[in-house]
Amino acid sequence: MGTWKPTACILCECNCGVEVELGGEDGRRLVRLRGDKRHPSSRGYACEKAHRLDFYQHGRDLLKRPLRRRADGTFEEIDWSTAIREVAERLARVRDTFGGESIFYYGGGGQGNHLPGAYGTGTRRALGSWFRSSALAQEKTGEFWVSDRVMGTATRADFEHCDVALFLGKNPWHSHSIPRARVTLKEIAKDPARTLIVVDPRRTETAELADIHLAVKPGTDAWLLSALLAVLLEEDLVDRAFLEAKVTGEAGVLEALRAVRIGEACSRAGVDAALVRKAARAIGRAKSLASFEDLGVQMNHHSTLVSYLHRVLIALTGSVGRPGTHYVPSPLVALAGGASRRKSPVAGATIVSGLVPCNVIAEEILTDHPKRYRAMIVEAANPAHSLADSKRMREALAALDTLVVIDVAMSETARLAHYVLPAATQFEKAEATFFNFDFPENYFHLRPRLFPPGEERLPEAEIHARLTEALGVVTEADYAPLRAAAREGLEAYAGVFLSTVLPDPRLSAQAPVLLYRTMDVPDDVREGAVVLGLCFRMAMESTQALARAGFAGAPMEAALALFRAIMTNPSGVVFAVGEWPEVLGRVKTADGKLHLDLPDMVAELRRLEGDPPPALDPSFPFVLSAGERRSFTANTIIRDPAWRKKDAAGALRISPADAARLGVGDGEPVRLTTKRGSLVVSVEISDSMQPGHVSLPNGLGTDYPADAGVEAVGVAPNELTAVEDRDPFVGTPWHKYVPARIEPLPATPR
Ligand SMILES: Nc1nc2c(c(=O)[nH]1)N[C@H]1C(S)=C(S)[C@@H](COP(=O)(O)OP(=O)(O)OC[C@H]3O[C@@H](n4cnc5c(=O)[nH]c(N)nc54)[C@H](O)[C@@H]3O)O[C@H]1N2
Ligand SMILES: Nc1nc2c(c(=O)[nH]1)N[C@H]1C(S)=C(S)[C@@H](COP(=O)(O)OP(=O)(O)OC[C@H]3O[C@@H](n4cnc5c(=O)[nH]c(N)nc54)[C@H](O)[C@@H]3O)O[C@H]1N2
Ligand code: SF4
Ligand SMILES: [Mo]
Repeated sequence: MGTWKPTACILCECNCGVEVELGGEDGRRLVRLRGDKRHPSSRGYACEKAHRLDFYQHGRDLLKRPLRRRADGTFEEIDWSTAIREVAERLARVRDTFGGESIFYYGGGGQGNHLPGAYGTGTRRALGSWFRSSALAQEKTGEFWVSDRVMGTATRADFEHCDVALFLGKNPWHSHSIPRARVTLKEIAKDPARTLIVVDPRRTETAELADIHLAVKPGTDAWLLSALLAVLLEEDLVDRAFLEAKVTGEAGVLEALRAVRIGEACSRAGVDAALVRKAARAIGRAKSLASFEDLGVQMNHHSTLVSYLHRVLIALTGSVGRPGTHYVPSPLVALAGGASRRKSPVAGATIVSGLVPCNVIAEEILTDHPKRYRAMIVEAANPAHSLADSKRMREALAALDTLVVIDVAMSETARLAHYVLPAATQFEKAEATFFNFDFPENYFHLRPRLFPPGEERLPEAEIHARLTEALGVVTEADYAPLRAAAREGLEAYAGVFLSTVLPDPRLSAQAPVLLYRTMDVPDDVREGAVVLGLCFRMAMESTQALARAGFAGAPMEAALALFRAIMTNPSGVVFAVGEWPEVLGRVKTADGKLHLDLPDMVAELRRLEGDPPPALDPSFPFVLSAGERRSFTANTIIRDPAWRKKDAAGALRISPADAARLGVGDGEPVRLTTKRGSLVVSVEISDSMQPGHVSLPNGLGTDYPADAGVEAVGVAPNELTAVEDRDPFVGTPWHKYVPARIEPLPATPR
C-alpha cells in the first residue's frame, strides 16, 4: 500500500478535500482517492468525478517544455531563459508602442487554482495591463451587478438548515456549488417538513427529488418569477416586519408586481398557475428560504432582471440573516463586486467586478480602434473553447500581436499562442481556491504539492517572478533585506515587509513576487507565500470572526497565527467564524438596508407585460441549451475523453416526442445547426427533456491525441453560439437559449 496524502478535487468550485494514494512506478499516479474527513467543508464527501483525477495528472497532451510558434504554425521547444526573455521583450514592446492597457489578461484560475491570478498581478502591473476578464464575466457578473446595487455585496445561502430550498436554473445534483450537495439535497427531499423547489425546463436529477418542479419553458423565467412574486403580494405572504425595518425603495417594484396578470404570466412560462401558487405559499410560509440562481437563468434572456427579481424575493420574504437563509460571506479574496466607473475601451461595455464582459472581447480585438487589445496573456483558461463563437474568438486571437498562454495542457487556446508556457499541475505545486463562501464557519485550504513538477513545468508563481525580473521591475537588491529578515523568523520578516514594501508603491505592486521569492517556507507549500498578504487584510477587517476561529490578539499576531495555521494544515483551516446576527451588518449600503429602487430593472419588469416571450424563427425551431453539467463533465480541465464513465459521446439530449417526429433513434447522429455553425452529434432520447428543448454537455469536443491521430469526442458548444446574443446590461451570454435546427442523418454503418 502506498501513502495517502491530502489534497483537493479540482473539478468544480466545491474543491472537496480528498486523500490520494500515490502509486505507479514513479509514485506519481493518483491510484486511489477518498473524501478527506478532516476537510472543514466537505467532511469526507466526494462525488464520482474525484476518483478519476489521475486523468488530469496524466493527460497525453500535458505540456513539458516552453513552446514558441514558428511562422508555419507549428511549435518548437525552447528553453525557459529564452522563453522568459522573448515573452518579456515582446510584451514590453507592445506596452511601449501602444500602452500597457492594450495588453489584456484573461483567466487567472479555474475551478481549483486561484493562486496564478494572485501572482499574475505582478506581471500585469509591470506591464501596465489593466483590462482583464475571466469566466465569471459570462455567468456571475449580472448577479454581482444587481446584488451590489441592492445590498452592496453578494450573498450565498444556507441550504443545510433551510426550510425551503429553491434552485433557479441550477442542477446541484451534478453541478454541486454547495458543500456536500447530494447529502443536503437528499436530506431536504426526505424530510416532509422541508420543501425542495426546482425551476428548470428539464426534469433534472435535482428536479426528480423535488417536491415542486416548475418546468418552465426555456427563456421564460422572468414571467414565472414575476407571477410568483405577485402571488406573494396578492396572498399577503410577505415578511412585513423585515420590509419595514430592512428594505427601502420598494414602492415601484411592488406597484409593478401588483399589475402582473398572474394567469397570463404563468401561461407564458408554460407552468400551471396552481403549481406556482403552491410554490409561492411554500416559500411565503417557510421559516427560512435558501435559494440559488445559476446558469439556466444567468445565461438566458432577461438574466439581469431575473437576478433582480431573485433579490426582490429575498427581500420580500426576509430571507437574509437567519439560519437557513442568505448570508454575506467573508472570503479571503473578494471576487464579487459592482460596476467600475471605467468602460471597456472599444465597445464601451460595463465592467463588473473588474471584468470586461466575455462576449465583447473579440470585438475589442477585431477592429481598427486605436485602443484595441494588441496582446493577451491567458492563464488557466481556455477561451478559444469556452467563450461564445469559437470561430470568431480564434480569429481574434490570431489577430493579436502577441498571445502568451500559461497552461498545463495543449488547449485549444494554447494551439493559437505565440508562446506556450508550461505550468506545473495542481498536484505539482501548492494551490488554493478563493471560492471560500461557507458560513458561519469559513475555511481556507492551501494544498501542499503531492510531488515536484514533472518535465520542465514551473509553478505560475515562478513564471511570474521570472517575468517581472526580466521586465526589470524587481531585482536582487529588493530581495536582500527581506531575505535577511526571513532568516530571523516570520515575525521579523513580517515587520520588515510591512514597513518597507507596503509604503513603497513600486514594491507593493510586486508584493506577491517579493513574498514568493524571499519568504522562508518549505518547498511543498512555497506557492502559499502570497497568502500572508491576505492574512493581514483579514486580520484588519474581520478581527472578531478571526478571533472566534482562534486567531486572536493584535492584527499582526492574529495574521501570523492564521498564516502559520494555513501553511501547516494540509486538510484546510477554519479561519473565520461568523454569527447570524452580524449578517445584516455586512450589507454595505449607506443605510444598511436592501435597496429595491433600481429604475432600469423595474422598467424591464413593466415591459414584460407587453413583451412576448422570446420567439423562435421557424428555420430554427428548437431551443438548444449549449453546455449542460453532467456526471462526467468538468469544463475542459480533463481533456482525455476516456475519463468519462457515462455519456461517453457527449450526446445531444432530446425529448421522445421530438425524436419520433424527426425519425431519429437513440445514439443516432443528427446535424445540429444554428446561425453560427453546423455540427454532427449523436442523440440521447431522454424523457427528462420537454419537446422543443435540446441540450448539449459543456466542455466536450476538445482535441486529444489518440492512437490514430487527434480525436475530438462530442461537440464544442461554442462552435454554435454567437457573441451578439447577450444581456443588454452586462453582456452575459445566452448560452442556454440558442435557436437551433436538427436534421436526421443516415446512421453510420459500423
Ligand atoms: N459535473 C460538473 N459540475 C460542474 C461543472 C462542470 O463542468 N461539470 N462546472 C462548474 C461551473 S464552472 C459552474 S458555473 C456550475 C454551473 O452549474 P449549473 O448552472 O447547475 O449548470 P448547467 O447544467 O449548465 O445549467 C443548469 C440548468 O439550467 C437549466 N436550464 C436551461 N435553460 C433554462 C431556462 O430557460 N430556465 C431555467 N430555469 N433553467 C434552464 C438546464 O436544464 C440545467 O439543468 O457548475 C459547476 N459544476
Ligand atoms: N456554451 C457554453 N460555454 C460556456 C459555458 C456554458 O455553459 N455553455 N460555461 C461557462 C462557464 S460557467 C465557465 S466557468 C467557463 C469555463 O471555461 P474556462 O474558464 O476557459 O475554463 P476551462 O475550460 O476549464 O479551462 C481551464 C484551463 O486551465 C488549464 N489548467 C488546469 N490546471 C491548471 C493549472 O494548474 N495551471 C494552469 N495555468 N492551467 C491549468 C486547463 O488545462 C484548461 O486549459 O466556460 C464557460 N463557457
Ligand atoms: S467534482 Fe466537485 S463535488 Fe465532486 S468531488 Fe470534485 S470538488 Fe467535490
Ligand atoms: Mo462556471
